[in-house]
Amino acid sequence: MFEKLTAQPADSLLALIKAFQADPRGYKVDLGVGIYRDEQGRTPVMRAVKLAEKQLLETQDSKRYLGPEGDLNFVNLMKPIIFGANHDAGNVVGIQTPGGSGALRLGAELIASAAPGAKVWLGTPSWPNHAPIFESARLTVKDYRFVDLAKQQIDFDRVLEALDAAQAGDVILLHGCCHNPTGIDFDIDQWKQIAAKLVERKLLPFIDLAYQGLGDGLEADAEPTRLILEAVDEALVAYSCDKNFGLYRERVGALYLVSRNADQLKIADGNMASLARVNWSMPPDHGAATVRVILESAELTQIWKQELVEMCARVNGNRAALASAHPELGFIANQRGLFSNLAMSKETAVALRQKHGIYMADSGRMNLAGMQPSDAGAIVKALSAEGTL
Ligand code: PLP
Ligand code: TYF
Repeated sequence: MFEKLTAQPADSLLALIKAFQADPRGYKVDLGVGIYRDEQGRTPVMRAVKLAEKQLLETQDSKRYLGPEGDLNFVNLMKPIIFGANHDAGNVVGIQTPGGSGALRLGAELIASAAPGAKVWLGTPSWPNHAPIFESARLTVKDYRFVDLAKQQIDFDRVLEALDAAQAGDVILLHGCCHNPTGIDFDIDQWKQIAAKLVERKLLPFIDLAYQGLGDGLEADAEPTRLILEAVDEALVAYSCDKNFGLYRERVGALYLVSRNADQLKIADGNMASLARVNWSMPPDHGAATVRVILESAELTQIWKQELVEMCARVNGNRAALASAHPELGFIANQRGLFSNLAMSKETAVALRQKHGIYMADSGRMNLAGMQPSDAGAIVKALSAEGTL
């Protein structure tokens, strides 16, 4: 049977991790895969996480199964952080998932069950896994190019056009904050226009929130999500704790469903659990339990929030350093989250790696957390040498 399979390309973002490690040069800069790095270039286990893990090790007395919904205390403790301290708890249900990726997949499966013909509208460029996740759940993806990389600007007319072309019941995928790969988020006025269109056209928002706290802080980064949820009757939110708790390989996420109809929400909740069961049965516990222990403790929560503020400030400091290193890079300071995406060919991205040791994705996306302010000069020099500046 295996002879019927065709070779599949490796994930090019993940391949960059190995390529960087294998590079013997003394000076190299890793702007590849989207992980946070500190001043030493490390991705350390956060202090709050270490403390919570210690506590977990000492106090956890069983590893019995929890069920397909995972750790519901984790799921519930995240709700005020995402939806606000005063959110209507009766409107939201959630389930723990293996990372934000698991939440996207589960949401896609739920949509495919409820509305098999629904299309998913995806503004591009987007995270390269978005379209394949939806398509492998048998949904049709309609993409529209909404960011002009040469101008580093959103083409908002394109967004409105897409929302007008979508049919009632279609799904609109939205990055809640810190857009991956461009770092270009809608402004609040644009979010309001999107919210109004979603209501007018009876469209279903599916918000992907994978970087809360790494743009302008926890509260500010949740504002667009809350604005959308206030306007619409129904929504899905795929959440990842893997970046803002630094738990990447532990795979910590949750899928939340929001609805004003409590009876339907209950049934949808049961559907999520049964879809989880046929996908992964139950999510892995350790990372979610760690987040729960942090959020159950005022002291650990304080430590975590402080660390996140420092991480966010470092990323924005790197943005400022690179932006001020060349007049044509000024836009980088106005963008948010880990990424900015320069307009360049794959050949240029390869040349930056091979000739200059500057590693970024083939698309020209760079992870701003991967540099030090002192790297800005070398990055500008390499970009200039390759004709990008
Ligand atoms: N959504 C976006 C936009 C991402 O960048 C990522 C990154 O990994 C994810 C979802 C998935 O997150 P996780 O690693 O928790 O699966
Ligand atoms: O975009 C990124 O770099 C992160 C990490 O298959 C990532 O979201 C990249 C590729 C992938 C899973 C995670």
